[in-house]
Amino acid sequence: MSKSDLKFNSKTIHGGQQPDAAYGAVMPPIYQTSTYAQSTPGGHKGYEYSRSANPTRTALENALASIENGTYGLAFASGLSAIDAIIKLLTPGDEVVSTNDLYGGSYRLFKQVFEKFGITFHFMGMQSMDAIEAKINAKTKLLWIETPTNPMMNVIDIKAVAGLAKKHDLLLAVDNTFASPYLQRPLDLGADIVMHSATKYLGGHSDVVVGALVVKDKELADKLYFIQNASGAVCGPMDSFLTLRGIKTLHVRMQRHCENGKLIAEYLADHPKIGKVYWPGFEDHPNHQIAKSQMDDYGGMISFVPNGSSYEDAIKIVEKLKVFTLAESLGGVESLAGHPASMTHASIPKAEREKSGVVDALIRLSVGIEDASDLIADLEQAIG
Ligand code: P1T
Repeated sequence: MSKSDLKFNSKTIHGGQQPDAAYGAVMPPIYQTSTYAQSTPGGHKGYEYSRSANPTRTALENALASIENGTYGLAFASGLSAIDAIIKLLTPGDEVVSTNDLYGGSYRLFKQVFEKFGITFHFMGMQSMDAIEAKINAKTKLLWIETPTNPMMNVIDIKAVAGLAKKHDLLLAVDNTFASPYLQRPLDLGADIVMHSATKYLGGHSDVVVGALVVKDKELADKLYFIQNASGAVCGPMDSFLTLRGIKTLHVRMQRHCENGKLIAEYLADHPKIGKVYWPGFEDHPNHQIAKSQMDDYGGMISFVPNGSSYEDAIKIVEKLKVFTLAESLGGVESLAGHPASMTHASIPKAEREKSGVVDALIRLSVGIEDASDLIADLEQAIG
């Protein structure tokens, strides 16, 4: 049986992995080296300088390619540096159509770094394929989606957007951070590039900042590798090791994230002091049918607005939480709470973020894998 035939829960452990050639180490050693001895110029054993390649990073990149059903994986110093490499495929004058509900740092990179190099970004809701198609013109080169979106939990139909990308000969990149490949595999649905902030569910333990890209096409992989090596934002050996270790338990962690997420979403939806709750598992979530068809479960990310709907109402709750930690980030074993308007999405102008629903009272939860009853008791005391 070939390792590429394994089921997902086995691929997280074995995908792209083999014992280390030197002593059979089951986990790859942390090759903490910048350079490699050469017998004659160019005479090396496959590695010459660790910006270009490092064996521990290769082990991670092979695992990434395997769990996303891709062929080539690339590991970066952060999620944003992985996105940066994608945008560097473009040239001045090119245009990108992007979801308007996305991580604030992605928006900031697009608007404040790349627009000044002559790339134009159009931000829009991505539920209507007709509306997306109306934005596409001869200069459009890339469609950028996050699904589920950060933080409004909208779900975008990857297959339908991939159809548009093929029709107009555009690249489709999908930020799969919120779902993880346990829940959805965008390359199988027609995306060209899948991107991760591996800082989140892939790493899973809030101990690294890492980014990832996975593609199927060799020519695209070569272009991205060229940019990665030329720009240099690579994942270091220690972080590669930790992320690989995290991936090995992705499936068991995700199962619990999903179970706890459902319990907490339902608890919040029934709470008399809570208004709107955003979680794609609800049957009345506007994109529930798409979520049901392209995801295997609904995940542990939830956003909600307390009654009263003011900035102060939200702050009072997040300050009182004790088991949930008020912090940026998500996807780790521990539960985190965030206030997008002042934290993760503060770099999006208020008028712009409110268009996609990121109001001042919005609270975002990354539900961890603790005992759900402790998490619910914590929310109960904080909401009051
Ligand atoms: O933080 P970094 O590894 O560079 O990844 C950026 C990033 C990209 N895409 C999505 C969907 C993300 O959520 C992030 C990072 N997000 C947070 C830090 C956060 O708390 O939302």
